Amino acid sequence: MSQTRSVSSPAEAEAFRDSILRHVRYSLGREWSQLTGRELFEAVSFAVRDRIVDLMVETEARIKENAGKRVFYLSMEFLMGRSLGNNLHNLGLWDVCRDALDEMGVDIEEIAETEVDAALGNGGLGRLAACFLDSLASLGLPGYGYGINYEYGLFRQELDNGWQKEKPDSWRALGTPWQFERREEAVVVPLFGELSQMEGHDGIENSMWLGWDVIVGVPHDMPVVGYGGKSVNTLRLYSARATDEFDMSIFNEGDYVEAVKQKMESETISKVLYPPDSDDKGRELRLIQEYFFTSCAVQSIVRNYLAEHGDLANFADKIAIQLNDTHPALAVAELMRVLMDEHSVEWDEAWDITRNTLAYTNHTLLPEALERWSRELVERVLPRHLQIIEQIDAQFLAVVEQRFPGDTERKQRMAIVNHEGEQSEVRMAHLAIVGSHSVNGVAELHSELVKSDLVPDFHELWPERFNNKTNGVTQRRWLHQCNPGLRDLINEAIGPEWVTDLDRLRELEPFAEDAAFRERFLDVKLANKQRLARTIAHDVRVDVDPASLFDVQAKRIHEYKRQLLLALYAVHSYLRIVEDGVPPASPRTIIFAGKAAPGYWAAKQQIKLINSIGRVINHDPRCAGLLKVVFIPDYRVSLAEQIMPAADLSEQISTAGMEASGTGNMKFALNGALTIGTLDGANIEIREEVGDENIFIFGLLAEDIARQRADGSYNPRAIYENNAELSRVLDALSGARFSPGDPRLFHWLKETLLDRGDYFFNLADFADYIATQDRVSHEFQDTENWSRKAILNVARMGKFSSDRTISEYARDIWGLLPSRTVVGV
Ligand code: 26V
Repeated sequence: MSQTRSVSSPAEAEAFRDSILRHVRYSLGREWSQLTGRELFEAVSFAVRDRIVDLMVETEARIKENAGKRVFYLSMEFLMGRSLGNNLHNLGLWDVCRDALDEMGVDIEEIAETEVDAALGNGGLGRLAACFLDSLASLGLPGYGYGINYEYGLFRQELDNGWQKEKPDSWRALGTPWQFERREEAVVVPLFGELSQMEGHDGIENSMWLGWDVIVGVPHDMPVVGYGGKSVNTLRLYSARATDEFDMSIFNEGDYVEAVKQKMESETISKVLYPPDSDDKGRELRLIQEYFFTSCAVQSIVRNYLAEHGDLANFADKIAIQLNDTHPALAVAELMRVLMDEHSVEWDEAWDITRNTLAYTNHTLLPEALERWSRELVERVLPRHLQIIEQIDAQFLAVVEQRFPGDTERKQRMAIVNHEGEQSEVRMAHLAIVGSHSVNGVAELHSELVKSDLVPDFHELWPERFNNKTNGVTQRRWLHQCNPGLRDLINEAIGPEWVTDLDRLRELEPFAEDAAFRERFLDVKLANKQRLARTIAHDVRVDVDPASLFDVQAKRIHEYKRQLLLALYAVHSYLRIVEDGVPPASPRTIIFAGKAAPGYWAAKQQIKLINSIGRVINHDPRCAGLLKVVFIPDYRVSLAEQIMPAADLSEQISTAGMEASGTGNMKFALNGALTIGTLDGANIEIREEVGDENIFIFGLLAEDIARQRADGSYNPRAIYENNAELSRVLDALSGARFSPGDPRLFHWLKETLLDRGDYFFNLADFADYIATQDRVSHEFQDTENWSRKAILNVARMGKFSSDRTISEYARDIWGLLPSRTVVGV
């Protein structure tokens, strides 16, 4: 296989080398001969950063001059991963840097791999935010991310005898070259205290929020380099600090230890990213985190707007704020507070500004993931905000009353503050919907279900407010950067325009019929599989065959995502081999990766189950060359960058109606994996694009499941009793076969599936899933046919670029034109 290796100009490489050496000496105070790998990473990053800073300053100047609308993306999570390689690729400097380092005897890949991932997110929602930032910058749009500068990102996952163990992720322990601390732009965030009624100078009774404590939010700006280096936007992450005054008042009372304790408590606010454990109630710190970053963002946006425009009259024409789920929904009350209490805007005008500025994206229908905070807690932490929320609620319920007179039940269903239960609660989704001009879901099916199932009353009241924005992923990281073999092959065939216009991949379609191209495509896939096999040998200590079918499920572990279904298939294949003497049509390597929330018992049991199954299968000589099952620990962005290019089969098998969109499904297909999946989330739209014959769809529809849930007709035990293959699998798993030494270990399996009703319909879909997997095995044997389909998958992924998604948000929600159109470039 001839791999193209472009070469940079010697002068450029030399200038780059000089810059690196200057940083080694003057930024790090080191000599070349003493340098550690980490220090070399820093020196290279500083050299890259110098270029970025110039572009960042230019971008901000251009935005000011255009005086157009700016968009602010508020998100509790930004799953950025590594920056060095991404910045080099987007700047077009990868080859220059590689050649410069080559000359110095250093391998750029090795340096890039020393960078610790910025794992400031849990999964899909956080990685989507990161892809959106890449697209905003690459489209030249003035978009800013706002979030929290967690000291500890998502936990590192280790395996201990097959059980998940969580380790802290102190990702900035050695500092990071990618943040600029801006102490002079710190904001003061008030909380606690109480309200008291005061008569103003106009004689009107007004409530004043008094006696609050304060936390200081210090921004740390991370550059976001757009592709081609034309725009560099920023991601602004806040660290929580105590104020000096705050410390001093207690200090002066003589209680030094108390002063230090309070300082530490203030700083815990940005300490750690919360994993999504189901019980969100009673977690005061999480509420304070949400308020902290939302307040920092709102205050910073208003302050900068006023500095530029002088008054707030046209605020909503120049500012759009997108709420990434309900985590920043307090922005509704905070923007009202800042406008009224700090800038004397009247209620009605403040309300117009707020509603016209804010828009809300929903990312899940799971009831346990919908945020509700106890009214008491909100009142204690944010008394002024609760007062504002209750006033919004009263006005809103008056609108409902006008439209549906006398419909008390409807008002109870729709109220922002729910007084029905044991304790009153604030429903954050209702607050977000009432305070926004747009509400969107993240795939067509999901957006329909938001309207019909999640908040039908709101849809009836304001149908025009609801819309869909199907998710996308950035092809810069998820193909151009992570899969250089395929990138070069595509470039050779159709040129590089797809990097900024993913629809251009369509031009690959004819190459699916070109035998020589198919062969090279398979060579690239094989090389990617060999690389992943080396990682597996290193991290899992299992040898896998790169020629086997790589069948991959990589995502958070959750019951609705049904890792269990693939585990059942693995056991089924095993029993076919060892009990029936029937090998699979294609040898297969089943690969799992993903983290379970630390408090999610069922998910952690599944990790143990998968590892136990793997231990038996991988050591059984009868399976040699036929079947392996591995669990790769510590799934994270940089591992995903190795996994996606190496997959043959992408498992997207959630219970229909439960996965809002999925974005891994898009990354796998973009890298030439075929999907086996249910008609759920964006899988439906992927099928529309690639065609029925190029995807393996199975299972019940969302409407079937909804109906069976409603009428109670689902009977998993009957399915178990009538399907011999299924009962054999479940019986094998509940004996000691996969749990030597502890035969009761997996008893929970039959309990959840048979006694407790199999809430996620695993057994309902089992037979169809097995039959579909058999088709997969047969089709994989025919490499010509398989590679043709894989190429067509790549060619038809154009829709799933986050560039398309962001252009739709810009056009439909933000009312924002690409700046290139504005300035006519
Ligand atoms: C939250 C929680 C909290 C309680 C325990 C269980 C649980 C499970 C899931 C979540 C999800 C939080 C929101 C989220 O990450 N949604 C994901 O957003 C992606 C980007 O839109 C989308 O592709 C995924 O389908 C969706 O699950």
